[in-house]
Amino acid sequence: PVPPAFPTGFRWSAATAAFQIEGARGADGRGRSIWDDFVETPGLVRDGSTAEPGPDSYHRAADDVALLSELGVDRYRFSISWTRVRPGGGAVNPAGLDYYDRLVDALLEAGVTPFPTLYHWDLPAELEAEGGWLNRDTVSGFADYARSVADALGDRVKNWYTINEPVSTSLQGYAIGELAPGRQLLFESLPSVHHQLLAHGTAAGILHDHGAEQVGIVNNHTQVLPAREEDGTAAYLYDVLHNRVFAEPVLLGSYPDLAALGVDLPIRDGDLETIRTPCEFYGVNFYNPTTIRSAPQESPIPFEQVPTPGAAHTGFGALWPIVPGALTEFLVDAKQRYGDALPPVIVGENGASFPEPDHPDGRIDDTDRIAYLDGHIRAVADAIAQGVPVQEYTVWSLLDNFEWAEGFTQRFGLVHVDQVTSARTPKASYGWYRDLIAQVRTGAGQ
Ligand code: GCO
Repeated sequence: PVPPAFPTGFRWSAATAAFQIEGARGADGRGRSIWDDFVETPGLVRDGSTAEPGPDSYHRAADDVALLSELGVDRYRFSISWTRVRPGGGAVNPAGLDYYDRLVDALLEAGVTPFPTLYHWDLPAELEAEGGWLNRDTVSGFADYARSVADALGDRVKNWYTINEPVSTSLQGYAIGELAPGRQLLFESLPSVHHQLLAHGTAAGILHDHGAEQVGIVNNHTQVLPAREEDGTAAYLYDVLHNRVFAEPVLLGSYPDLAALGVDLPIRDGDLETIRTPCEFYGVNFYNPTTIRSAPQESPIPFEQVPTPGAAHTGFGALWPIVPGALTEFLVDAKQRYGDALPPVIVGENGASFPEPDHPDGRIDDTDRIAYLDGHIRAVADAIAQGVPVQEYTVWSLLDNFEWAEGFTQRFGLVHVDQVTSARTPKASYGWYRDLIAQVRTGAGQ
């Protein structure tokens, strides 16, 4: 089928994150992060894997750059490891910074624009011992880290993501403990929302002072659907907690009303102005819609997630339904809700895992992934046609990698990775994405 049309200048990207691809946890003075503690605690990661060796990109970055160059993407979204740059949250470790310095040069040389994320979940373990994102001091530690990265790379790197998916850190990391730091504080986790958003705004100011041209947060968003008519209130509360609590301080400078949740955030004078620091884009990670129904009365949280009726699902299971149109609807709703307060949107992640062999005996013909990506790329084109200013689309992920608590059991890559030998083998979806980018660029879309 003919690829959809996109405005001239629309950008195509692929993404990874430091802890998920780098391996080499002990190399060159890297410090420990909350994810080192998580993977070393028996029983927390499904297959017991520790993110090593995995893609081992710390030693194989040249392979990744070659794959990106051949793919023809405009930009590479990768993340920088706070614990390599400032082990323990302390002094700068030049050897750790050098890795990113070399990666940036290699990308530029290959004609791929580096688009790093400062924080993709790898908080220094020492800062977690002081309360982590529940502690306001973590924001100043993050500012020091942002400054050292901008000092080292800001001459060449002009585009930055600040914080990745604070919703996952707050709700899965601090509220229910599925992700690091594995705490189960329920609604008492919510100060971590405010501190991460404050870290975003603070870093945005620092990056702009260092000559950044494009800075933004990247939030995970979902379209929330009530399971039944009587689930409207539960769905509303879920939408507030998953979407609006993260979007509105950044876009509007105010939090939605949290009274119904009995929550008070540790906001000080000036914080909301910092969080609302004008940014050049708003990052949206999108995987699926979420169907919600009210939880039984005795439940400590007022909602629960259920499968979306009638939808096929990805390898992640019934709670990862495949509904591309939900992305269009989310984007159109956001434009309606926020109007001119919504800057250009960058889709910072979109992709899917499907069951695939660890050791294939030929090329992986991942037609399910191609269909998923094709559907969502068309959904973005539809949103643009309806007036949403989307500028860029990013596939999660370039490589099969360490999928957090799921270990190596979920493969999201355009490129298959043997997690023992680190060998990289492009899947059919890699060639498909390469051809799509080329066709859209030459105007073959319609
Ligand atoms: C993120 C991510 C990625 C995941 C992806 C698939 O930014 O949320 O969690 O790191 O690998 O979303 O779950």
